[in-house]
Amino acid sequence: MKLPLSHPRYSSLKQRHALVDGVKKGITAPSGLIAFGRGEAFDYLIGEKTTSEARKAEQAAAALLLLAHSPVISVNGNTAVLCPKEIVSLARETNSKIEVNLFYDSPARRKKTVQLFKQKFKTKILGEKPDKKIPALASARSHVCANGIFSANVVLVPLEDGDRTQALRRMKKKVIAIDLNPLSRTSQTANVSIVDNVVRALPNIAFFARKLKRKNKKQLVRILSSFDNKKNLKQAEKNMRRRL
Ligand code: PTJ
Repeated sequence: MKLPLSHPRYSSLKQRHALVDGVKKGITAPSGLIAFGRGEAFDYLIGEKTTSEARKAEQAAAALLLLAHSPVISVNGNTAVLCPKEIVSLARETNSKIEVNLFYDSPARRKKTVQLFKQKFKTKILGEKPDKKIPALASARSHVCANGIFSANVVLVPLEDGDRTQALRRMKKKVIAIDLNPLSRTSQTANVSIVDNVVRALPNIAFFARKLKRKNKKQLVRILSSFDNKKNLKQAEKNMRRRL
């Protein structure tokens, strides 16, 4: 179906269609559609725009990725079809690895997702054959690569499901979350919580990374330490309540 560009909800409809197509291709999990619907409701409450709190968190995320010695961007079935190009450019901008990591894991879905990135962007991507396990994590998200998420010191997790963020924090890793729900366990547990739609958040982080690359380490540390995640998250929640 061709979407009219003039439709007021064009962007949201385009994202829905990409996800439906992703399910047909066996990349997106059927539950990914439900997860997206929840995200859309929160996005509506922030006016479907990047808020000033999200922008602050995106800048802090860029600083953290640039300071990291082994950053990894985790990819699931939703992000793979919603914003593959943006994932690749952020990875290039911040020297991050990309790793496929699925909640509804299967070798076939992993393979298809890896192929999507390899064929479309000729990029290296981990996750097809995980060889390590995140300790004390019951879900299939525990299956990771030794030279990827397992040994990373910073992990960017868009659209997560709580448990893994806590498990990664227990492993002393820094976690950047992109989650439209400020109340989710993921948002509440991450070091940097970005309450924004992943399709806006990733290009914004890449924009800040390009800008901040000119700064030295001390300046990046200053940007990061002046960011208060708890306070920022509380403000994001307050703003949503005000709009109700
Ligand atoms: O591909 P898989 O197998 O790894 O599965 C991926 C999903 C998303 C199905 C899985 O991780 C899941 O079930 O996630 P949850 O527990 O539903 O959590 C998803 C969170 O992401 C929710 O808090 C949503 O509000 C939020 N969310 C949904 N769409 C977006 C979003 N946040 C940012 N941008 C979005 N587009």
